[in-house]
Amino acid sequence: MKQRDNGSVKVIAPRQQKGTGSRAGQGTLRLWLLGVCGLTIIIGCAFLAHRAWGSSSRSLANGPAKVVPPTVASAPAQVSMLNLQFSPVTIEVKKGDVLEWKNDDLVSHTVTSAAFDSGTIAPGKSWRHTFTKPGDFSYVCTFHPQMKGLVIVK
Ligand SMILES: [Cu+2]
Repeated sequence: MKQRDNGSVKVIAPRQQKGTGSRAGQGTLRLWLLGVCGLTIIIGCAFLAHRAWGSSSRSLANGPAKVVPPTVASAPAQVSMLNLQFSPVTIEVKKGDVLEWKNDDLVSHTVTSAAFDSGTIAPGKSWRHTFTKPGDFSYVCTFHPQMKGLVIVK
């Protein structure tokens, strides 16, 4: 399309000055050249920006990759406290595991047994305990004695 337009401009051209055509033709050609130049600059910038972004993101990805340790392994098993219930009610862990109780309720709770006692856990707070001995540990919330749970340590 563009080449054909250019061709038609050239066809008109010989009547007036060399090659560039009438004033109207010159104007159109200038606009057209301006458009092409603008487009070239925009595409060029986009291309350079893309390359720069690509290389910088690549170097960013390469940089910290050497140092970042796996964080998933350290996340403890979790028991939620919600609607005056422990969830799950019964949970099984391995000897040496850390268990975390998270108070997702609007009131305070405790995690209390003969072997451990969290004290008051305010709403939004959590408490962790490491189980070093195998056995079954039943526990309650001292504020709500109907709230019961069981930890089985293998
Ligand atoms: Cu409670």
